[in-house]
Amino acid sequence: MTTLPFSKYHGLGNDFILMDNRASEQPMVTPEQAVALCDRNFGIGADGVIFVLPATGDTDYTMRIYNSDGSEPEMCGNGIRCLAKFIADLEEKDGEGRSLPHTYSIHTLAGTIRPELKPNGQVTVDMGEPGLLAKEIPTTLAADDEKVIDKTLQVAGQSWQVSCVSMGNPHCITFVDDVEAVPLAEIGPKFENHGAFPARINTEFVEVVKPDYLKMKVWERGAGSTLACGTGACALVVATALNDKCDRKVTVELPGGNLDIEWADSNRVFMTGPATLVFSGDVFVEAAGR
Ligand code: ZDP
Repeated sequence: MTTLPFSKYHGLGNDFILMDNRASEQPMVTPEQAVALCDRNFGIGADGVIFVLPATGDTDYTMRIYNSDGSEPEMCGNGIRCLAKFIADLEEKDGEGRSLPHTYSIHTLAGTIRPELKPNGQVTVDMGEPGLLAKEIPTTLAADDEKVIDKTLQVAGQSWQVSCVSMGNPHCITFVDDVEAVPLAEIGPKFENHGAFPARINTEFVEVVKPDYLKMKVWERGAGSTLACGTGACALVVATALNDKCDRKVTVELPGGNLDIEWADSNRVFMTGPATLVFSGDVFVEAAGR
């Protein structure tokens, strides 16, 4: 049994265990241990575990993340806001605090992502360019080099019109009249594990309230129903704009609060929202495989 220090952060209720992994190239817990740590009764409780690893190439740090089911996504929007705050807190403790605003460049499995800490406590993240081609999602809903916009998908005996966007990780977006009426726990897993999505999928159910205000609910790959999804909010604004249903600068209402998303003319997507430290402590980690 080992004892590991951690900090718990959340971005709009999408909560993560952050670990200072700057001393080694490999995550300090296994995917199995991450599952146990995320358990809300037997562990700390979280939607995922995020590690700050040493720099890769010319970035400042590397981020890796395990979902609460132990799978490893390429990117995590709310998570990278939390990671930026966590890094600032670690640097502060090391006597190397930065003046704000400050931008970090973070290596992820989805490329280099740049979160900027603002003086007002918000974090704006340059999330990079969306991937629109079927092979980038990946999905079989269109030919490899085609966009996946307004395609028909059969789920739970119903036809759904869906659009797909990659923000490094895969998202399927569908429009509904009332997000509150979506039976998320029942249909979410059927989207997630649908045969059209070989890497599984995150699914966003979107209600267009106004062209600059969208309301969403999400069923996340590997984490289920969560209160917010940063990559999902970015993906759904891109998908909604491509369906001519919204502007390119939009407020997205998630169950845990609001994010501001802008799909800039440069084709890059910018996400602004909060990241909050909840508590720090030491956790006992059982040996892997138990
Ligand atoms: O792609 C996946 O497997 C997601 N579950 C990763 C987590 C996404 C997240 N909710 C976000 O904010 O982008 C953390």
